[in-house]
Amino acid sequence: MSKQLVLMDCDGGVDDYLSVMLLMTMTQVQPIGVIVTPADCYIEPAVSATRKILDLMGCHDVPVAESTVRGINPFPRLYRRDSFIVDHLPILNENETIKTPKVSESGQNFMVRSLQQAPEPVTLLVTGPLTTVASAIEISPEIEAKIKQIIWMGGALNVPGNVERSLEAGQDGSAEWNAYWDPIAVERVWQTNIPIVLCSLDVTNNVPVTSAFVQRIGKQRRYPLSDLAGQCYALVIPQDFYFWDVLATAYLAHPEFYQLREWETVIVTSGLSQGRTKVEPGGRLIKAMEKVDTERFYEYILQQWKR
Ligand SMILES: [Ca+2]
Repeated sequence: MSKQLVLMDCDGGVDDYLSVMLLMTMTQVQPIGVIVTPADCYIEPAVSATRKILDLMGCHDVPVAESTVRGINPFPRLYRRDSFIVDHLPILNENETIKTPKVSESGQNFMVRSLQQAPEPVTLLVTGPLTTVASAIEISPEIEAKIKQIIWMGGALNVPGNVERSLEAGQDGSAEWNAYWDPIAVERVWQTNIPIVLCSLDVTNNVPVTSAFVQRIGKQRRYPLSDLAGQCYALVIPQDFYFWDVLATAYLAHPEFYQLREWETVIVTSGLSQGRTKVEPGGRLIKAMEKVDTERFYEYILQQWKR
């Protein structure tokens, strides 16, 4: 059986690095590139850290591209600074130079070219805002036919969002951050006919990063990937942290862990609810992860990072 082609578009947060780490361990997929969108990060350390992680895993043939799109509502600096910390972790700095190539074209142009050149439709795994995808579709609308599906960590359907009112003055708390960064881009992607599978807060709220989990990964820290993952989770454990991006990523290898459900949805693009992914009859049909077998998920990632 041929492997599923996957193009990843992440945004340089802690769980984006861990998602790259999980994706590269999967035997079921063939990653054709990793794009970093400048959202939940500062872009230079985020691109650097992503390339160093690919080096650590011996995946030097997977190119990394830097998207140059811009969002509307920036992520908080407190989140974005994690990109500097991860880029400076000792385990990622044993070598003088980085082997994994950074392509010279922008991430959005790289997405267009990769899809045009792919021998078959490609799955897009998007663990940040949809701006790079929307931009690529604007550049070259015919690539829509080369996108098999979009797995997107984003949105909040029947639960509150995670854009806190205290941080973002005037917002009503209904938006999820990846959608809030650029609601216009979400709506643009919603206008296509590409199958969309959402890993929204509805499901991720049930899969927290717990001290018990971090201690489990600590017990296997003699494996470099577990050591790195444990350090990353220790960095974010003071926040209310969930397996957002990693949960979306694991779906590629083990869809049977998940139950999906269809919803009709619209995107709110302005005002106090901007970025809300709202369930509304007659709206755009998507599938969303409804439930996940949490224990099998935890076991799976612990197993994959035992290397
Ligand atoms: Ca992310």
